[in-house]
Amino acid sequence: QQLIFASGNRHKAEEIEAALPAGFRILIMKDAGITEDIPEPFDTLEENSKHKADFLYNRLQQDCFAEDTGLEVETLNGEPSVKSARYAGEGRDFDANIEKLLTNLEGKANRRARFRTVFSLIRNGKLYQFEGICNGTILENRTGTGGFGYDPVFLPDGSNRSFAEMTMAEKNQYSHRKKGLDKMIQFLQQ
Ligand code: ITT
Ligand code: NA
Repeated sequence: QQLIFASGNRHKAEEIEAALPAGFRILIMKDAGITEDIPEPFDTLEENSKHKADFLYNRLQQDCFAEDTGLEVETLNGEPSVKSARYAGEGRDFDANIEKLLTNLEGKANRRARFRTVFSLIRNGKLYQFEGICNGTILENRTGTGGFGYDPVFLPDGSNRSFAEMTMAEKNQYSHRKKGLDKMIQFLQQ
C-alpha cells in the first residue's frame, strides 16, 4: 500500500521509511507535488496532526497521513509541546531551542520529559489517530551528533545513550514515532 505523508521534515520520513514492513511505501508530499508549508494553528498535537492530514487530503483526495510531535517536559507544565519547533522563535533554530530548554531547566531536580507523537491517518475519507509516547529525561548537556531536533539532550528510559548517539534503527527501538507508527500499520493490516 502507498500512503502520502504530509510532512516537510525529511528526518521524520527517513525514520518512518526505516521502520516500514514489507508491502508498505510512503510518498513524501513534495514528491506528490505539494511544496508549501502546512500551517499548524492549534494548541494540541491532535488538532495540528489532523489539520495537516486534512490539508493534504483536500488537495489530493488520496489516502494519506501526518504526524505532529512534541517534547513535553514535566516541570515546564508540559511545554514546549506543540511549540517544540518554534520554542525559541519563528526561526525554527534547533540550537536556540535546545539552549532555551536547558536554560529553563537550570537548577531543576526534575528533568523528566516525554516525546509524544500523534499520527493522523485518512483512509477512504475517514480519520483515525494513533499515539506514541517515549518517556525519558533531559540531559544537562548535548550528547551525540545523530538524529535531529532535541535528540542530543533526550535520554530515553532504558538507555544510557541519547537519541543523537543512536543509529536510526536503535532510535526506532525506543521512539515515540515508531510506537505510533506500529499502531497505524497494525490498523492498516487488519
Ligand atoms: P512537519 O512538516 O511534519 O510538521 P516539523 O518539523 O514541523 O515537520 P512538528 O511540527 O511535529 O514537525 O514539530 C516538532 C518539532 O519537535 C520538530 O521540528 C523537532 O524539532 C522536534 N522533534 C520532533 N520529533 C523529534 C524527535 O524524534 N527527536 C527530536 N526532536 C523531535
Ligand atoms: Na510542522
